Amino acid sequence: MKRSTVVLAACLLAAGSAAALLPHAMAAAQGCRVDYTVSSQWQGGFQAGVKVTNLGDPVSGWTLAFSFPNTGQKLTQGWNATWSQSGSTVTAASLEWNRSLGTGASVDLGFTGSWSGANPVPTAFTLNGVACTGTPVTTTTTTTTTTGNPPVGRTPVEINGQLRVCGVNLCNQYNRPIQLRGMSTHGIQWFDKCYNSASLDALANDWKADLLRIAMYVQEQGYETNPSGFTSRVNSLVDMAEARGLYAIIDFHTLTPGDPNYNLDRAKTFFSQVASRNAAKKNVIYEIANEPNGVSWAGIKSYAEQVIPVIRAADPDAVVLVGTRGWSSLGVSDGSNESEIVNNPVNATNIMYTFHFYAASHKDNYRSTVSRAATRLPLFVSEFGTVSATGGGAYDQSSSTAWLDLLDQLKISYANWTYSDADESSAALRPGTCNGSTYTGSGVLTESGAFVKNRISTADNFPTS
Ligand code: IDC
Repeated sequence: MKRSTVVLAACLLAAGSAAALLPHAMAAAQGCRVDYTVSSQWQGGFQAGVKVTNLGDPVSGWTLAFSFPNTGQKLTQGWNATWSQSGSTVTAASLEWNRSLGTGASVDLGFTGSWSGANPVPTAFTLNGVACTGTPVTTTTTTTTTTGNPPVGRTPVEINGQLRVCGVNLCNQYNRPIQLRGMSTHGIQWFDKCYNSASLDALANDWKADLLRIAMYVQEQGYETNPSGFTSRVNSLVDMAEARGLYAIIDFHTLTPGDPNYNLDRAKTFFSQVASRNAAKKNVIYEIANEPNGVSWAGIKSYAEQVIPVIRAADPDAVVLVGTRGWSSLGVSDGSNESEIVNNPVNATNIMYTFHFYAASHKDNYRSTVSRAATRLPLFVSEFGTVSATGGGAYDQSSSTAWLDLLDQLKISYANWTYSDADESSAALRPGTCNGSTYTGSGVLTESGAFVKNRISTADNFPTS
């Protein structure tokens, strides 16, 4: 997709210049820069990113305004601000979490719109009523397709954009519930060679997956042995997913020990780095603890309430997944259930709770918990297997089918353990596959892999308005 970008050069504004000339004047310096990018355009519709940079003194509340040059241009839906349109004037007002904008700080906004006749880019912007003037330095034109709908072949991330939690659902940029379906890596400390251009191309194009979960173990020769190496490998996998239009879950794969507080300092360091590095991306979801076990809900909640603010400080708008008690069973594997979360939720917004299952081990009582919990809590199945909880044993087709039918019906997103060639029945690829260069077709698939691919590769149903 070609992108059209108009960069409006920096402007130090009248008030700021006057203050410079008159040193006794105490007027706050004002200035701003707007980068306006049409990221995609189709017949009748388009999507634009609007990056606003404050070049003046810090502000603690802002309103961006601009005019559509053509009367046929209309705002449909915006994000990361309160958007409205009156006549040709569009305004975007700050939200609670992004209202403070320090000197040099930027905020990424965006919207979808409709157009008829022509779709010229706006060239005059104001921030808090002060003009951001400037000359466009680059302008290219997007390819316009002739269908009345968003272009076919757009990727999951292009269609859905920045995700957010809405009620108990995961919503896309149109505030409509969606379900993402995809695969989890195995531990990247062991199966790194399985994640390369060819395998990720196959996941995006042959599997038609929406999602890659990047399982970064913390123990078992994982992150704790080489924090900077694992951090950079995770970042490169995020980029490889992004390049293919896939969402990426950054999974802090705690498992043994099961109390995530054991890794609290590591989690803070890791998430502050990955969240600041990936803040501008739309495809990242953070999973802060894979499977808490041997720890109370109160302990998990306390951990979450210390790690989530670290992520929010760097990447305020991303969805965060919180593991649940009893190996992310909503407490069921510990003899509890979802009520402990409903009665004492994590004090944070834009989060979902994870539920994991292994179809041969976890059946009707777990399914009835999920059905009931899904009416009260935003749930995300960030890991499941078609086999037993050991990751091995027989593949259970009937329980796996019952599970995925339920998740489809509830629009609960899922990732399957594992997109790897591990010598265990949960792996989707036959042993030895990752020594070769072919990842497409049925020849490389295990029984579980064939089943899961068949489920994942059916057409997505992503609403676009
Ligand atoms: C398993 C792997 C296996 C590895 C083991 C220990 O499949 O190769 O030896 O971990 O690290 C989970 C965990 C996930 C487990 C998986 C299967 O999140 O790490 O992977 N499982 O046992 N929860 C339930 C099952």
